[in-house]
Amino acid sequence: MWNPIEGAPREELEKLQAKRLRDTVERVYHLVPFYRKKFDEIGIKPAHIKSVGDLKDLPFTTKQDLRDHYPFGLFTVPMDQVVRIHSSSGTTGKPTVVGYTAYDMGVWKEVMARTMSMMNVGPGDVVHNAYGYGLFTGGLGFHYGAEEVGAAVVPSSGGFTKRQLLLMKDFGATVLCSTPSFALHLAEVARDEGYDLKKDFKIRAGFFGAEPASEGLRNALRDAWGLVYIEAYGLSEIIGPGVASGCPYGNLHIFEDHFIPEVIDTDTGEVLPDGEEGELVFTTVTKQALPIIRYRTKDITVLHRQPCKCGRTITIMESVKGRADDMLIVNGVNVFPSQVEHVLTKLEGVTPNYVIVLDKKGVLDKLEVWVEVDDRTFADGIGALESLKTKLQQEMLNDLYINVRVKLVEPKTLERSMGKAKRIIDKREAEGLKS
Ligand code: DLL
Repeated sequence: MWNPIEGAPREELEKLQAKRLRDTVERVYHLVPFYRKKFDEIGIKPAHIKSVGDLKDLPFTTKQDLRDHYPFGLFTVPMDQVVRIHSSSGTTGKPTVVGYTAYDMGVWKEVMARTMSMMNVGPGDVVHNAYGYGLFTGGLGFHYGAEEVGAAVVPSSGGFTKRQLLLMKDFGATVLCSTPSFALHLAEVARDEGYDLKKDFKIRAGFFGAEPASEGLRNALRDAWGLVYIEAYGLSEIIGPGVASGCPYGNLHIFEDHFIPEVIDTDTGEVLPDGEEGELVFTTVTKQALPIIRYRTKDITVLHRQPCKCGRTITIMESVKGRADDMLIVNGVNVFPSQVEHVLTKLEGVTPNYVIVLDKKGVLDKLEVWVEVDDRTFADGIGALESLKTKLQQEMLNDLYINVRVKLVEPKTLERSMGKAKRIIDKREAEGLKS
């Protein structure tokens, strides 16, 4: 363990969280007019907040609040103390902007070092970092983490797939950091280029995150590269990657001495008990430039508080099922893209490359899944394809309770992404048809 706090008794951890939470609440109340106004409106003074249990009395913060105070309106420090600015792409409207002091950069390095040490990454390791560098937090977050543990970092960023493979082989990369979809793309291109993935590469661990990945996709990556799959979770508003990290036992541990998690009912805002599914909310308790109170992530998950075989006592979150705003409602039935992916990857003959196309036929929603078959099934001809298609449609109906039209497409015809994969085409939206 990089930091023994990860395995500390819960009382010790909660004492530390409570102290840090009180400091953070004081800080935002006195330094950010937005928080002071919100607290005053509901009659809360910093002195009311004594323990982690009191968190539930504080108001939520949303992405819209960050946008409304674009760019630096929620910062608690003058700009001469800000040493880094990142921002999320934001497909609509203004981007969300986040800032870090030198102290915040130290926290970020520390949580990323904790992530890397889940697989004892350190001196002698060559970390091939294919997360995008730039305003996106993935590239630089992993870069600092790998440096902090003393590994050699190859800052390759996204794109240039063939060159990346050359570097991975020639530099002897032992660790791969990328989105799961890009890691799959790397494996595909490597095979096409005639590499023997297990012989030519020495990747022992992969740190994959920034988007959901089904067990099927994870297994495809384990099989292709022969690596241990470590999940990375985070979001720019909280710090970037480094909010939670998977351990070798497959549990995703939240670094809750810095980021206190809650799960709430998306509609009522009520805090849900451990074990129940809802929206993940975080309060940062050590951030200086942009502390954030009860930030609604829109990520849907479940929390568990029990010690893990790896020795950690910090809270475990289940892998994110999807985002509240990515949930598709198809003729009244709720479906997450990850559930579709799960069904696809259960069957032989298909690859985890797919897109979901939503359309409307009359008043009814129509959901179509385009999925690439593998080379073998494609070569097997029309009979095999027809039976695979029928099987897939049946499985979708059994698992998701909706009629899905499956369209099998040739291998390597769907667009590949160099970062986060785009899985949904919503034609209802484009034509103003969305209900
Ligand atoms: O994606 C930070 C990151 C970079 C995490 C690299 C892990 C690895 P944002 O661009 O702000 O930050 O996007 C945050 O991505 O709210 C989730 O919806 C999604 N996300 C991140 N990690 C996972 C994951 C980075 N492991 C948003 N599983 C989050 C599923 C994830 N979704």
